[in-house]
Amino acid sequence: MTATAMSTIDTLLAKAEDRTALFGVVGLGYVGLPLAMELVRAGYRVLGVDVNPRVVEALNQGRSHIQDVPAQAVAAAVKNKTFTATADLGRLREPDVISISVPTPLSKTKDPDVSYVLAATESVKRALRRGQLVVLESTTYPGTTRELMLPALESTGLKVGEDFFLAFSPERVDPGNEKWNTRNTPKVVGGVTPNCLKAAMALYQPAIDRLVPVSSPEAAELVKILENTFRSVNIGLVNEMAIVCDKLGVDVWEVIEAANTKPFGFMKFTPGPGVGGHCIPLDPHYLAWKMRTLNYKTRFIELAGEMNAGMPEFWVGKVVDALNEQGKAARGSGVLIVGVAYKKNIDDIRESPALDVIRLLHQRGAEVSYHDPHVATLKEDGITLSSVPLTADTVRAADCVMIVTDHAAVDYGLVQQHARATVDTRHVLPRPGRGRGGRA
Ligand code: SAJ
Repeated sequence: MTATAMSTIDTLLAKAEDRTALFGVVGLGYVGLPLAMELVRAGYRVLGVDVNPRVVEALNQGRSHIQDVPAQAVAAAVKNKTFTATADLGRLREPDVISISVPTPLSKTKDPDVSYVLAATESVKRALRRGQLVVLESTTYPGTTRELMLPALESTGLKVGEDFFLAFSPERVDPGNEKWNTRNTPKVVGGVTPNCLKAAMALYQPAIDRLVPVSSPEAAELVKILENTFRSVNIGLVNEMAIVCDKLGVDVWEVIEAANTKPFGFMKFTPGPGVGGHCIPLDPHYLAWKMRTLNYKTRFIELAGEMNAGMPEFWVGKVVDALNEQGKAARGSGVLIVGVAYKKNIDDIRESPALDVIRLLHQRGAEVSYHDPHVATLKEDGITLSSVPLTADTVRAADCVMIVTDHAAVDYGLVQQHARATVDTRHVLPRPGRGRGGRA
């Protein structure tokens, strides 16, 4: 049977079956590059597309800028011509499949910034041809695929579900996670039409251990938002418990550890200095924004966001109290922050609560220094600092030491031994008579 005789969908399914489909991946960051390598491993040829020429050049030279992707994997794929990168968006007519993983940040007013998605859609639209499957993977509000991408792509005159296919499949990449990766993390897929779902499932199947079909792109978009809103709300709850316990003179960590002995119906979250990263502080606001356009206020989301955003202020208040106990004002006192990354054992400072803590301490006139084994310099939000060595001298020189990120590669015993005062937002300092951080 010739290709023309086969329906468009059958041609695509056949190309999945024999891996002759050329897979395009737009956005070669912490989501796109691992996906590209898994697709190569599954036997596809992959065309990586990124607007950053330096990223493209480095990849084509066999180098990797993503911690979870070894350079040798890139080099081998480039060498055997199963992967090539380009900044030429006009080449998007070549791939049979186009997976889009571009940033979806928030604007300063906490509104969704879908400009990267719109730009990628525009590029795909200009290159769109019969037979292509387009999949959006970036976390976004429910409706983005159908309301923003579909009209743009159908404006070419091609019909979704017949001439081209469109789906949403949320990325679930957790950078640095040793156990869960692109291949073994179940992948949710929602198609605009049944044929769109069928095509997306067939083309991802060789690279992903488990696919989870849902009935629409909106359902798939909401799955990711629910996952991360669930975390934000529960983190907000334990942060409120931290404030409650502080006012009652109860150890919130002891309460959480004991509650966590319940073998059912409880899931442990831990209080902290606030919520950072590129997912949890942002994703819930995508849904809140969408629901505001429908005159509905997502109260849990907004409250959790306020609760979490208020934690830097709460903990800086504890630093001020610790200085007061030494008869010192915040102004002119030296505060050493230990850990500025948004979570432990990584170097990512995006939305890190440490940035808010430093800003609040500066506002109070404190002299702030920091030590972070993973972050050599901090140049963000008008802050320009370099990590200082953690020694008995630097600890003793501070009027207060504040633990903000609980990196494993820090000697907390040294801090405990030499610090004049400590504020431990992560409960990692050794406690008298108990193990590190009072943890059993
Ligand atoms: N945090 C707390 N208390 C907690 C858990 C986290 O204060 O109990 C703080 C962290 O310190 C950090 C922020 O919240 O500042 C976010 O932490 P996170 O563990 O949620 O880590 P992220 O932002 O890297 O979230 C990612 C998400 N992955 C994807 O979106 C694909 C999230 O869905 C994952 O559950 C999470 O990784 C994970 O479990 O590692």
